[in-house]
Amino acid sequence: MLDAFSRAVVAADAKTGTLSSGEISALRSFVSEGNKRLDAVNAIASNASCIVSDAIAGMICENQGLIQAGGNCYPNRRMAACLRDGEIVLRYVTYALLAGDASVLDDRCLNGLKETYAALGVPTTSTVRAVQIMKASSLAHINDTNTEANGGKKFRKMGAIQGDCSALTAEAASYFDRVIAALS
Ligand SMILES: CCC1=C(C)/C(=C/C2=NC(=C\c3[nH]c(/C=C4\NC(=O)[C@H](C)[C@H]4CC)c(C)c3CCC(=O)O)/C(CCC(=O)O)=C2C)NC1=O
Repeated sequence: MLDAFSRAVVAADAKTGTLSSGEISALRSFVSEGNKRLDAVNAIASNASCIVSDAIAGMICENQGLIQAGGNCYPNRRMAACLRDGEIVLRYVTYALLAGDASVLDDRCLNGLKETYAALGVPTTSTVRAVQIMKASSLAHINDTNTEANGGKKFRKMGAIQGDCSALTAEAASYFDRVIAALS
């Protein structure tokens, strides 16, 4: 498992070179923007159960066959496995966002998942839909752009200091896209 620092070291070692000034300045901004990153991780982690249950409920709402006999969220044992998988995926996305590197997500969560799902008959399009909803919801929490209309009684603003989160948002989005690509 790598993070932004060990990734830079591995890349330099592969070239048998020292860290370039470009690599050093990228790491400098990783440090100086660190609090923002922690806020973004916290925005997802502290709303995880809400993000996951909303995504799985949305996925089922759009495809109710999933909870009927023969559907992959039927019976409750499978429903529970699906909710658990949503939590697992979201948790690994937060690890990747914290580390600034996708390797933990790739190696410990996504490696072999497509094959496992194929063997178990877990439908890809539905899983992808749930990940898309988790992505939209997580990015809204990072940017505090979630609305009462969508949040209902559980509406919660993180209230972080407003600033430019575009790079972190794009990075977080890329980890969700990575999950989708690995399953598709
Ligand atoms: C650390 C990383 C890690 C991952 C990612 C993981 C996933 C994972 N999900 C599984 C099952 C499952 N996953 C689902 C998920 C779903 N069904 C649906 O219809 C939805 C589309 C979807 C939820 C979004 C279901 C229903 C099962 C049980 C399938 C079965 O037993 O028939 C299984 C088989 C073993 C088990 O049931 O526990 C694994 C290994 N396990 C891990 O240790």
